[in-house]
Amino acid sequence: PIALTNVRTGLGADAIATALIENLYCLLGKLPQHATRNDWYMCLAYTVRDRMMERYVATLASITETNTAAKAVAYLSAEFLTGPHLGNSLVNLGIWQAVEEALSRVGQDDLSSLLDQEEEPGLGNGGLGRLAACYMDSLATLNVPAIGYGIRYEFGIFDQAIRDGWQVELTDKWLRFGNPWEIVRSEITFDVKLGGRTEPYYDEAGRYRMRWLSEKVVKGVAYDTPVPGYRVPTTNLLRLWKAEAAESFDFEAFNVGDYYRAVDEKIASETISKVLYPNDEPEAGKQLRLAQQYFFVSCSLQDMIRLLIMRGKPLDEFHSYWAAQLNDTHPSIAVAELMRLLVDEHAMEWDQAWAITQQTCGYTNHTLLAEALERWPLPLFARLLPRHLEIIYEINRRFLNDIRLRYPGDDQLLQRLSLIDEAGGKHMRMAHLASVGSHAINGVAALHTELLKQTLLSDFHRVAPEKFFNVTNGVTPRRWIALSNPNLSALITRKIGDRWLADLEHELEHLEPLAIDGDFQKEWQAIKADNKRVLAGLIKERTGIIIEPHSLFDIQVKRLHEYKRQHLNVLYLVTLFNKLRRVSSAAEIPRTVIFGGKAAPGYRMAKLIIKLINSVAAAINQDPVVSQVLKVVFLPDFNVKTSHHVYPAADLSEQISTAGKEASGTGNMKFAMNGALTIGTLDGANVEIRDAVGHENFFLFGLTAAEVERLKAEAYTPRSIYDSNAELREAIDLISSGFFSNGDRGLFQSLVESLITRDDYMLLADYQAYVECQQRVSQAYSDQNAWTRMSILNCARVGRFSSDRSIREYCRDIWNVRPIVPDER
Ligand code: 26M
Repeated sequence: PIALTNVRTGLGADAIATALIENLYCLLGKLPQHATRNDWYMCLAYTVRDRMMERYVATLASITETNTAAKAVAYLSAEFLTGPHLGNSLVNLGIWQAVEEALSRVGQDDLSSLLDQEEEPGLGNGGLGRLAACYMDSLATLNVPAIGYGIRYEFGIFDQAIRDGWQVELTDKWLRFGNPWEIVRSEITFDVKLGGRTEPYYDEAGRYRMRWLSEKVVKGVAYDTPVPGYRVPTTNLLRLWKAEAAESFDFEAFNVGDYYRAVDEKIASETISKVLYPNDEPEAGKQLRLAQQYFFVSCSLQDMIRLLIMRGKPLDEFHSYWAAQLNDTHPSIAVAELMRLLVDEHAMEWDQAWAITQQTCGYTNHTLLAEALERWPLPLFARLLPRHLEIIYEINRRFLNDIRLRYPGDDQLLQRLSLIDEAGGKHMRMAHLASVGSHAINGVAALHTELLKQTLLSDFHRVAPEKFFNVTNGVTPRRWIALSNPNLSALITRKIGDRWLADLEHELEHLEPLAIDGDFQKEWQAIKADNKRVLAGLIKERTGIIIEPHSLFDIQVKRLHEYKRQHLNVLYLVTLFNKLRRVSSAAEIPRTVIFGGKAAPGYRMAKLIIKLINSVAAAINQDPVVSQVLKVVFLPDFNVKTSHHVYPAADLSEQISTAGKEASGTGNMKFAMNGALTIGTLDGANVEIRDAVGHENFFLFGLTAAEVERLKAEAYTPRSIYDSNAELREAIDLISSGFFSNGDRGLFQSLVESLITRDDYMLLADYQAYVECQQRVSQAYSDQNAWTRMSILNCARVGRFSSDRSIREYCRDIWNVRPIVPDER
């Protein structure tokens, strides 16, 4: 090991203070008196990164060195929604106080303003991308060697602004001021072919083989970001690929004299990693998206092979050294690409390559929604990946042959299982490719896994039940408690010691006896009140709306989706508005209802729901009587950074999706960990959260998933509910009347129409139960001591929703990997 000087590694305030000044000078070329806030942020970030390098290098060595025999995890994901790195690194390295002290010695005593300076990498849409980031944190914390492989998007998820109540999308220029957390590995690059055709040939041994004569080649360059575990020796990495024009590209030979066309080609290559797509746009597949997926998967698998060879291991042991997890179907082309690399590029026999591929890959499903299933039109697929199409045909032929032998005469079964959907224009079914090519398939919550087995993948469950697992999602308590709720963390540590952050499942429950301790309740309430004041300040700053910190903070933050039913929440608000205008509002518990979340740019109904929320909010907030007891806020640009202030301030967490539609949810866990009570349906992980916290500490309402299905099958008629429920009709009619839209009766017509005529997500069926449940919430909140007891119990009992528990289950059930004990390095 290199003897690094103390200024690069020292964890004390002295060493850090010296390092800050030195980095400011050497890396940014500034003296303290001329440094801007961003300069201080940058030199602090470099100073912190320096302190991760020794562990990062050692961990990487455990994946590359010949004599170590550990299996590593490759988490393949098109999204990693890490959020800002600085604060999280300080928590995990245990240097928060030392850094505060060092900063004050160099005349900077506002760490929080430097934390605020960081542009968060928004390289994900929502739940799926954030889950990948939580899992990276837990893998490192559990000392499991892992690489997160993905795409280094130049533009992440758009920034959201609200103008006149509508969502406006702004480009996310997160790299504008540079990214101090990444290290470009210019030497780690791979060529990725695209398009063209295939051709058979005979190799030197006289074997019949195929080669791929591509139309073009792009180059992937690795950018590494260290991922430090929580106070452990392991520092893993995120390896994100940036697309560049291939060096092998011969400008002159390709386009003689046409310099500008050659530059155009270069730009086209770089487009591949340019922008993150919404994963939830109800719209047909785009070629660039498939190119993105193939691009990062190919680079990643080539890198995994390179690392295996570096370790001196033979290719036929690939699966003994790598567990590759497919985060949804976005990386599912890995199944065909690994086959191509093994068979075409490394001359392996098909059967052996197939065994390796299946043993290596695991597939996590994150949604049952039919419109969300990835299907590529065959012509598009063939144009971009002609060799993979052949390989997939061969996988399919062998798979269906096997099924035919086991289930003779069942042609329907063959059609349903086929990797190719033959109905109405042929399509590639990516979930089928992932399922056939993996040894393990998992859902993300108990209910979701059951539904997966009964519906979407029922035929796969029938033919290969041993492949199915449940791994209920989890979230990292380091970011979601320690970093975002420091005062609560300090209180918990004072009462139960400091082991809980590394062992939430077993330690957090020691809080339980304190739930009835009057003094503890007071402290708990004081911290919640503080957090609510902070959020109130942020809301005033961002929206100008002044909210009452003593009111019940009722919060729904998540992507906008009809199935998530933000508009059910709105129907309740309009109902309350009508009621409060009629009778004296004095008896009502004061509430502040807060919404946040982005809509996919092409999802019209989701955008209209944002407009509706803002329109209803405006009417309520300006009503002199109603606004005494009710305020409604749409907090713009909900992202990881903002969310740090949101979960800790919540009294009530809205988890009100149509039962059976939300695969798991993870916000539900973040809220509960921070002492919010949940109002929710029996959907996703809500079911397990309710069981964990106790049914009496959870506000349940609504149809079950089975009831939803039954009602749908029996011809559900939302209009009859509208006709028979006067309060509901009054609410809907007020929206139709133009009351919230300056008399424009047309504005919300499509929304109202869809509710009354189709109501795909059963809002009307659950409306009355929801309204009544909210009344129980208000009653419960009026007894502050009882509420606080429930709040403490919610926190104390959700230790199982730590992503550490989830990752332990993946390691045991799916990956068969073990932690590296520190001594082994
Ligand atoms: C696509 C088109 C139209 C409507 C919806 C979609 C769509 C919905 C969900 C596309 C993809 C979707 O899933 C991706 C995703 O982010 N799923 C989320 O994954 C989280 C982590 O497992 C879960 O907690 C969420 O419940 C799940 O929605």
